[in-house]
Parts: sequence; structure tokens; C-alpha cells
Amino acid sequence: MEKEQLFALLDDFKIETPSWGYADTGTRFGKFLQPAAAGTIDEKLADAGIVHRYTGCCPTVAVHVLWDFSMGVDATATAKVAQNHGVRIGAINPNLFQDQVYKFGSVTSPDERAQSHAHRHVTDSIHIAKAVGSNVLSLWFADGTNYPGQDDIVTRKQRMHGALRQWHDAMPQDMLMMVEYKPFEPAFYHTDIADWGMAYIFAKDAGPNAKVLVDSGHHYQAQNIEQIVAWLLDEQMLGGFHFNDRKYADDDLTLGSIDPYAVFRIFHEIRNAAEWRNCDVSQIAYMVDQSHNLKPKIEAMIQTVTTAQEMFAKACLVDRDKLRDAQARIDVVDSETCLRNAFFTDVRPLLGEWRKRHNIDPDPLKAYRASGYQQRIAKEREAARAARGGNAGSAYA
Ligand code: AFD
Ligand code: MN
Ligand code: MN
Repeated sequence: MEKEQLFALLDDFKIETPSWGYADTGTRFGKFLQPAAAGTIDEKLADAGIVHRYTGCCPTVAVHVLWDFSMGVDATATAKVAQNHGVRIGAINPNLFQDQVYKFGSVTSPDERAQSHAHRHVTDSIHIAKAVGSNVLSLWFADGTNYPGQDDIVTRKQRMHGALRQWHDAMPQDMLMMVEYKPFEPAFYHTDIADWGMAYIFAKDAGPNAKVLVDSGHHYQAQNIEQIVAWLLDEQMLGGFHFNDRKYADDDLTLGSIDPYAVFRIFHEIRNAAEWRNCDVSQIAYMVDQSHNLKPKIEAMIQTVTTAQEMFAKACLVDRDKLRDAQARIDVVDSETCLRNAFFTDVRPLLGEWRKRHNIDPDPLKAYRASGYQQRIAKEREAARAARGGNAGSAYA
């Protein structure tokens, strides 16, 4: 692939960062507070704007409705705040898992109060999406059960079908519904949307503007994620990704920190679909879904974004003519070598040149660290928290 062609593909390769990735989060065993963590939607959007400024490829921010929109606050004002920070609101994520009423599920719960609570919340979320100019409704359900016999699996399936159809038809024509799957957690016996097949069936049934969201942390150890991606692409049912990495489960680690080759293979299948089957891959939503408990949040986000760019660029460099020929000759080593040659190509100089063309420092992490932003916001936010009487003082005190 020619450099100019690669640069054009990099120009179009946009990665959405999540508002929740800038805030203090934790595991069920506790939360380690970071002085520079964002506490308000304004701070989250400011941090997202910084990541976009230093990487040049993160113009939109996914939001979580309950965490980012306060009752009574005009959503268009939030869109304005995003604009002031040089970003736009991207995917709207309703929160269908933390209210007490959702103890036995949201729309699949046998408790009709939970069903109507969820319905009201998603309807509100669609209104917020319209108000902020977002055209992505990203749905993840914690719904499931913890014990055999607790509830009827198929009755729950039917409840989900009904809700997704209703919400699909309530969306504006140009809005896309993304149906995300996850094998377990927080439910431990069965999860109502546990794998890509279930998400595919639900999305297909909901309507033409519903597709599958692949979260890279939501697969069992041995699953071949790129095969799922290739199938969804061939069925034109791949909506997008939530990028993260994991050693065991939904660990929310920096993308590529455990298995960069797996990330490369996902992008390779996307390039195959585009270049061999003329598949329109331009609408795929590349989104990050990570929360960092140990790494500084903005540094981790920059790492993830630049890694995604690196793996994507490597996948673009696969010599697909050579690969086609090696596959036709059934030469296993030559075929595999086509991928390995691309994967082991150091694309950092190319990415550095692409960044320079966009007036961006070739080393975004180094440039960010030299900016002093982290130290400045840590001081400002600690003072603001102390003034608010929040968790005063640093976690390191
Ligand atoms: C959690 C869930 C899921 C969801 C994300 C944002 O596992 O990935 O997309 O929170 O709500 O990670
Ligand atoms: Mn996710
Ligand atoms: Mn997850």
C-alpha cells in the first residue's frame, strides 16, 4: 500500500473515547482515586479534548446518560461544552444497570416497574441523542440471572425483542442502535445477551438500523474475535467496537497491552472486507471502553489510541495480492508470513510523519507529558474537590 493511501485511511480512522474513561472508577473491590481524575462532564470533555489535541483522531466522546447528564440540565448546553473543548458528543449510552429497580434485570426483568423504568430511560436517552446531535444509541444490558431456574430464559428473550423493536422504531431515521453482548458479569448464571449470535438475532429482529457492537473484552479466553468480526462484516451487521484489552475477562486494560497481534488481526479482517469484497467499512464505530485504575487516565487513553492507530496501520500494510496468491497456492507459511511481515513492520515513523502533516507532535504521549496538563488539573481538581467537601486530599496522601 502506498504511503498516501495509508495516510488517507488514517485520516478517516477516528476513535471515540469514553467520558467514563476519564473519571475515577474501580472494581468491586474498591476504587483508587487519582488527583487528576475528571469529576464533572466539563472536566471529562476537557480531558477528551486534550486526547484529541495530542492524537488528532478522537473528535467524539461517548457519554453515559446517568453519569453525564444531570436532570434539568439542557443537553444542548452539554453539546456546547463539548464544542468548546474541541470535541463532539458521540454514542449515547443509557444506564440500564445501576438503579435499584434493576436488581433482576431491566427490560427482561419479571418486575414490570423495571421494564417501564428502563423504557422511560431509553426514551429519554433518544431525546438526549437528538438534542446533542448524536446518531448512535449504544445499548449494553447487565440483564441476566444468577441461578438455574431463577427466571425463564426464553420469556426474557421475548421481553428483550419487544423492547429493542420498540426503541428501534422510536429512533430517528438516521440513528444507529448498537446491541452489545457480554458472556457474564454482573450476572453469573446466564446473561440475556451473552454472545455475538444473540446480539445478531436481537439486532436483526429490531430493525434495519440495529447492528452488533463487539467489545473486545467480552469474549471467553479462546474465542476467535476476528472470525466474529469477519462474519458480522459479511452479514453487514458490524456496528462497531468497544476497544480494551484483557488477560482474563472484562479487565478494561489498555488496548494491545496483552495481545496486540489480536488487535491487528481484527483490523486485518476489516481491510480484507474492504479490499477483497468491496464492503463499506466507513461507518464502523471505533470506540474505546476502558477505565483505568492504576494508569493515569489520559496517558492510558493516549496509549490506547496510538496503539489502535499502529495496529490499524500495520493491518493496512498486509500485501493482499501476495496473500491472495499464497492462499491460492495453499502455501501456509507464505500466507502466514504476509500477515507477520505487516505486523512486525515498525509503523511508528509513518505515524510520526502523518502526525507532523497534521501539526501534531510525532510522539503524542511524550508531548502530553511535557505539557504539564496532568499536574495542573490535579491541583485544580483537588482544590475544587476540597472546596466541595468531596474526597478532599489526594489518594496518595
Ligand atoms: C461495562 C460493560 C460494557 C459497557 C460499559 C459502558 O461491561 O462493556 O459497554 O460498561 O457502559 O464495561
Ligand atoms: Mn463495552
Ligand atoms: Mn465491558
